[in-house]
Amino acid sequence: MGLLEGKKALIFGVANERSIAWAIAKALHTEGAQCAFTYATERLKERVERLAHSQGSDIVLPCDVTKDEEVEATFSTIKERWQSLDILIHSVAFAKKEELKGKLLDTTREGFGLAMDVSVYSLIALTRQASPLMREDGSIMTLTYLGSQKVVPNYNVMGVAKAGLEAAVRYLAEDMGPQGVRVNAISAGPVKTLAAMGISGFGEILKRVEEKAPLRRNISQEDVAGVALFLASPLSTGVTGEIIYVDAGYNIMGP
Ligand code: NAD
Ligand code: IMJ
Repeated sequence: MGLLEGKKALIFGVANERSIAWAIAKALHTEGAQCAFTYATERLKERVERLAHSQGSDIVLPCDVTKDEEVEATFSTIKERWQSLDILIHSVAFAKKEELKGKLLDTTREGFGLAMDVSVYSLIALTRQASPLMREDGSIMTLTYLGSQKVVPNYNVMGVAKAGLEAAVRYLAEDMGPQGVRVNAISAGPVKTLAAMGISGFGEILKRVEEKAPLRRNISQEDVAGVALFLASPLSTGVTGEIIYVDAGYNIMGP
């Protein structure tokens, strides 16, 4: 028997086989959970469908998280198909690529709004929609990064957004706690995914982690998936509102 036998998980943020969300989906499925997936744009539809089918899942829905009607449609389909939900994975972030270089100072009002909308407000909106469907002992989680707490070159507006996201995790944990639903974040170390492509200085950051982190290595999507499994399962029934670092220990180090 798997740890998640009979549980239903809705997963936002699979773009390809390297996505952190896909590693999480595989881990949840291995432990017996059924997964449903969403994709952000039509361009991603076929790839996400192929990945979903590879684990016998046939619920693959369009959902740009900036569109209320797509978010509502997603949850109304989940309600029809499943009636209830146990696990929600939020693995979504976006900022304009021009704002992920240079200075935070140059962030535009529009770029700030977009980054906050996609990367922070979406967790609030998805949690609200999920709330009436979530069974007791449900688990909601999101992905964050150290750039929320410390200045990381080029992370800029995403750092501000992730700080907001981490605060949202705490408030949502308080909102959802009375119904027995937990809300947490995993703060992952740098991983080579689509969201890391073309980021200037990314190679140096990977090298620095390998040199300085207590474990002297970088993390993989599977390292993240292990903690996601823990957070989704009854192994973590007493854990909510937390930011758990999966970064080979990098964040604990001083200079
Ligand atoms: P990824 O590019 O595979 O995943 C990001 C996802 O966000 C994609 O699936 C993309 O389609 C989705 N997305 C963007 N805009 C959207 C929108 N408007 N509506 C719906 N979905 C949208 O990269 P990843 O590294 O797996 O990123 C997943 C999460 O992990 C992000 O929150 C990211 O900030 C976080 N994270 C990544 C790293 C890293 O180094 N890769 C480290 C720490 C945290
Ligand atoms: C992203 C930018 C700058 C530095 C960065 C990152 N470092 C790491 C990331 C050091 C690890 C990856 N990360 C943690 C993210 O949250 C990435 C979010 C992201 C990435 C892109 C790239 C393509 C694009 N918009 C993006 N929006 C958000 O156009």
